[in-house]
Amino acid sequence: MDHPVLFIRHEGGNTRRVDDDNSDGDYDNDVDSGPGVFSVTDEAVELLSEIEGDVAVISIAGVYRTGKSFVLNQLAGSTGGFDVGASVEPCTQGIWMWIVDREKVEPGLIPDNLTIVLLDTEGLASYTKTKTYDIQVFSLSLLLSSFFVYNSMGNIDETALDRLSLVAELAKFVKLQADGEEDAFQLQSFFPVFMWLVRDFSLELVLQGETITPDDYLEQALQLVKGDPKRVAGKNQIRECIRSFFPNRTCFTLKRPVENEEDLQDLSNLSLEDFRPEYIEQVRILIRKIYHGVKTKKLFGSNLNGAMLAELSKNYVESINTGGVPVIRSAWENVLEIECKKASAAAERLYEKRMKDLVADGAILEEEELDRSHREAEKRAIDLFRSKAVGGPHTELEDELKNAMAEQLALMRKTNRARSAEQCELLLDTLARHISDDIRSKEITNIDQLHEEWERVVTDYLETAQGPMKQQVLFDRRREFFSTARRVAEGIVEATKEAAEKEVEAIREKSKVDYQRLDLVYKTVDTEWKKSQKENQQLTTEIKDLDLKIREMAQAQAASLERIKELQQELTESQDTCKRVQDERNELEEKERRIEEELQAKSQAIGALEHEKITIEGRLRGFESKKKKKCTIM
Ligand SMILES: Nc1nc2c(ncn2[C@@H]2O[C@H](COP(=O)(O)OP(=O)(O)OP(=O)(O)O)[C@@H](O)[C@H]2O)c(=O)[nH]1
Ligand SMILES: [Mg+2]
Repeated sequence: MDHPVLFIRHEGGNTRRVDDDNSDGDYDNDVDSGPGVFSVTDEAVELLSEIEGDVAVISIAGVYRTGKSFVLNQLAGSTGGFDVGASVEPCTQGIWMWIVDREKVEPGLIPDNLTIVLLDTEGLASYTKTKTYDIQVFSLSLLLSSFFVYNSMGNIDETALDRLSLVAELAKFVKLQADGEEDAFQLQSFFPVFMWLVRDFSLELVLQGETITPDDYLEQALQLVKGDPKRVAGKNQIRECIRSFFPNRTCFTLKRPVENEEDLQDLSNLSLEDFRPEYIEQVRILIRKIYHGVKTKKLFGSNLNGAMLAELSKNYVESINTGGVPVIRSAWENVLEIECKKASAAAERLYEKRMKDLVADGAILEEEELDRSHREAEKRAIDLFRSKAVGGPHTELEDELKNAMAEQLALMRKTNRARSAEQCELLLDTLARHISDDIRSKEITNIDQLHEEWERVVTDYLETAQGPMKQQVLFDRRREFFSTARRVAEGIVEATKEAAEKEVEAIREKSKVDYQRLDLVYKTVDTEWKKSQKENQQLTTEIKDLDLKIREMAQAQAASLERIKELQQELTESQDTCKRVQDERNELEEKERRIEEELQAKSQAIGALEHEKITIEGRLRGFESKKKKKCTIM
């Protein structure tokens, strides 16, 4: 945050008319023009809410035009920042806020886990504002800070103390609880460390010849005044109030920053070397003292973070706006309530995120895993709630948080189950799809095979299926599957029966035709057989006849051969007479030639007959083999 922002604004009312002003800063001529309205700016709330961890608040208040904004800028490690006015006109209006950039201050001055918030308060006793307004602004600045710097010029004298008469009225403008009437002692534990910062201090810190510290100087100034009680009562009341409201108090003095009077008007634009060295050194010590002395803003023992500070401010402002005064306990209870609700919401968000992360990418959880994760996330959420929900125990809110988480769990369980069911059904469908096909294609033909295949599917399914609906889906689908399978099988059996009947009918028809064809063949074969029987008989007769003829011819041949022998004998006998009986011889030779021709003719006839016999025998054999074949076909 590189510049201050308006923190608490005031609009309308509670202003003093300038023409009624006596300009010396007392409140005698106040003309109350109505309460006006304070408001905490959204910008400040937003910035405060962004602060992580504890906050410490240093605020400054005091009479207007006394260099408050200027010194606060130095505290922030900057020459600019809060507006520093050069004229007599009041500059700072309302309460401004600046979150210190730790890089700009001396290293190690601000603890790592602490954020310092500076509050610059509108100057008191300005001629435009009423006393009521001043007390309201003063009390807001006090109540919101953990280190309060009261700034004044010169020294701590009666006039300076008188300027702080507001403190005497603080008890009327700040309450610990709505119906209580607390005294300063009851309120003191809620008030910040008090530092009286005396500017342009030019006195020597020596008392009765001894050097004293600024703190001694303050204590000395706060000593009760002796004298006529009536005359000193007012003075002492202020002193008593300061002492009782601020038991933890200190004082710091700063010399005039520059020698030259004119430079005072424009300190913000001077360079470092223009300042008095002793002033620079004092400021350095002041800064260290304040940062070392500032503590985390606490209420009722609890540290405040930025958001709580913003909420507390809103509560105090709201009380003032409604005509009351800031009530510390009520405001704190409201802060706690809001903080607890925020803590509860943060815890619920944490739970929700952890649970949703588990099922990111559509993951399906087993029921035990879901319950275990719930318990872990619930524990984390409760731990977060307890760490953030200050001022506990908040049993009721914690129960509400648990209920809210239980509702989320129930919703997640429902979604998880639905996802599991969907995934399991899809998986089972995919794994079992082939079974119906196998039944149709008759790869599965009986219930044992079906069970076997189903068990294989179940094994694969159980390896892959996820989530709480794994068994339920299997159970439902098993029943459904078997009834579907039975229906499919019944349909197939019916279809098979019909097909078989058709086939039987077709075979019957074909058999009928085949029978008729066979019958015809049988009859044909029978006729042929009978015919061949006849032919056989006829051929047998013919063979016998031929045999007889052959034998007759053989006899004739034998007779002829006998005759040849006789003739040859006759030839031999007549050889001696051959010459003589040439004619006889020629005749005889002629005879012999004729006989030989005859013999040759007969031999040829015998050969022809034998050939015929062989032919008939061949035919007979052919016929017999044919007859055998026909009998085989039948
Ligand atoms: N004499 C003197 N003047 C100072 C000192 N510091 C700042 N100034 C001057 O005082 C004037 C007012 O300074 P601011 O810081 O605006 O004073 P302020 O108290 O914030 O004033 P308001 O916001 O009007 O109440 C300016 O001209 C500064 O230069 C100081 O230590 N001594
Ligand atoms: Mg100012």
